Amino acid sequence: MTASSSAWIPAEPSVDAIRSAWERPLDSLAAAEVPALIIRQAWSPEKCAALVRKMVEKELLYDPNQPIPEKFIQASIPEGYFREGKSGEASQAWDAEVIKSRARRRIDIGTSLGYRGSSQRDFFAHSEETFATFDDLFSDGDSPVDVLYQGLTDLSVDKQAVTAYEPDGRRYGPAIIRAHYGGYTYAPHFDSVRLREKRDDYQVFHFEHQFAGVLVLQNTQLGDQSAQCVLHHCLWEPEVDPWLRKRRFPEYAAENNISNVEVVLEPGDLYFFNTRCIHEVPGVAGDLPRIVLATFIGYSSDRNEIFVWS
Ligand SMILES: O=C(O)CCC(=O)C(=O)O
Ligand SMILES: [Fe+2]
Repeated sequence: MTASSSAWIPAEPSVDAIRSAWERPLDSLAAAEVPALIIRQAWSPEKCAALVRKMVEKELLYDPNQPIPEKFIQASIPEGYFREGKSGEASQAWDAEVIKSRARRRIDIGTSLGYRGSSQRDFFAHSEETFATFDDLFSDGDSPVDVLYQGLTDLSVDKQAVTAYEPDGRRYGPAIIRAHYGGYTYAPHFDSVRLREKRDDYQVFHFEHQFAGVLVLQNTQLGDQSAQCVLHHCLWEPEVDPWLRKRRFPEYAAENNISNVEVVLEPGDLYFFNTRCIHEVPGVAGDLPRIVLATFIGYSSDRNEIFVWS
């Protein structure tokens, strides 16, 4: 490691700068020696804005200034929702009242393993639909999904980022676009197909580490506040669970002197972080939804391929 490991601050703003600070950036991210790797302006803000307009035109998202079409009310994902393993039951990740609230809506364009993974047949069929949707959205050949995969490949030094697949060729969703309306909040949590969702019937289960790669397409603004991710210097362990479930992680963090960093991003910025680190995105109920292109990433230092899914 290098001298930069003394402070827990993100590495940025470019692949070259990150690679001169950290010899093997993804190994450092896996060890949580660095909280995040940020590639600033990986895609241009103009392209981000044009993509958002296109998604509204194609009725994949709704314009918050217009009445909400019924189909989006049906399709929205309640805050805090995830399913564990094969049960098909929605787990109560946090407060039931918040889950019932429909004002904070999330619209997904893409296939979520967390949401659909309890049926492999449905999940992989849905993934193929997502490939078709994305081919249509990015028919001009300029895709932020490619930008994300290329950034990850470059940061890996000697590996290749590929869409996750099963031995028989079935493909996972390549990425997901998520629009968060009305101050939708991710309370402190971690993500892991291995440690949390326990999906041992999927290939992505077998990677040692899980990261997220997120490219911001649009932010939400209320006064001088915008919605940004906060990463806590705390890798999940079972003892943290009760605090997460009771929504009392801030107390645990204070008692254990756990520091955190806010990752402040503009449209076009791309960041990668270790999803075993407790993280949150406090909602900001601005006029516009916060919209991101999001992925999960399976990484093992002894494997040549890096699996990307959503
Ligand atoms: O939107 C982000 O920046 C991260 C969201 C997140 O934590 C998640 O999707 O699990
Ligand atoms: Fe997360």
